Amino acid sequence: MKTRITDMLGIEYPIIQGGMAWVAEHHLAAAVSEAGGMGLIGAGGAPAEFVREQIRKAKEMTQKPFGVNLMLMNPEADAIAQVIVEEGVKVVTTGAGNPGKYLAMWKAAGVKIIPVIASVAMAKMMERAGADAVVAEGCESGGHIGYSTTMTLVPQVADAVNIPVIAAGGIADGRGLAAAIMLGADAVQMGTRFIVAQESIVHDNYKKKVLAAKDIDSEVTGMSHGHPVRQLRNQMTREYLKLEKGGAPFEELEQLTLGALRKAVVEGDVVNGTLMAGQIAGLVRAEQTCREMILEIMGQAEDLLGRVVR
Ligand code: TUI
Repeated sequence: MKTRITDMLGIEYPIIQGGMAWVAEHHLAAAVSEAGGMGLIGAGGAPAEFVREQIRKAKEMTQKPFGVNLMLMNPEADAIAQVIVEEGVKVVTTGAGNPGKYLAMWKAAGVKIIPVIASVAMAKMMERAGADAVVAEGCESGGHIGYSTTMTLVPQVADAVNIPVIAAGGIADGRGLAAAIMLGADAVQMGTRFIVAQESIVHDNYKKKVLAAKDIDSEVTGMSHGHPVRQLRNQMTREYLKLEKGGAPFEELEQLTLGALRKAVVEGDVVNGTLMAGQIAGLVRAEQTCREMILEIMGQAEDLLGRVVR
């Protein structure tokens, strides 16, 4: 399946792996790229030099292109933006903010720039600023989200911009990919399914929670403070939501989640940790290699689309 995104990124399949903080490290990114998709290293809140090491390790594992996701709330975002250029990374996605101040630098270095956006206005702003594509991420996604669903966001963004659109949020199989193409997307980005990949270093306890999750097992915390984060329900979300409903200040709630994603991913603390995952977790049923996942998804989607070539 060739699309504007497979052409632009030089990849075989229109499947991009989400740049998930802590989860998307070099093993996962290299495995997805090796399988013909686009792997991403998620910088999350990591220091710039750690991100540089991750990039170098991924280069040792694959000759194929891979990218880096810059989470814009990272205090070292400026330095990471520089590392991306210095290490010759070919693709950058950004999340949780406006990457405007880095665009000129990345463009000059020939990096393909793909901001993750959650609204039509932001998509148009990014196109005007010179982005090569956008990821339109619906609120079915895990992690930090916006307010529109994928079903409503993707076609509205596709109508509003001329650059390619990558659909994200609630997509984990070939039906989701086929649907995204029908909505006007040129590719999909998936996170939740790749959490449970064999090559993913995520703690087994976390993977088991994703594999066992049902459709209604995620919660959105932080809505009242304008920082909505989707994650699987556990003791931590129950406590958080109780405090949030009682009007607790943002600082107090933040204390509860400080380091909690690391706790879940690295230590396997599924009680107090943050188990970021999307609403599609209920569909994710098996730990497979990235190659098995991608080939299965492509088989389903091509079947459904009757081998449509855009
Ligand atoms: O960034 C994400 N998802 C994330 S980042 C993350 S790390 C984190 N950990 C704990 C608490 C909060 C974050 C986990 N998941 N997705 C991309 C995304 N970007 N979703 C929504 C946005 C977004 C939001 C506002 C993009 C632009 C934006 O614009 C704000 C502005 O400056 O206008």
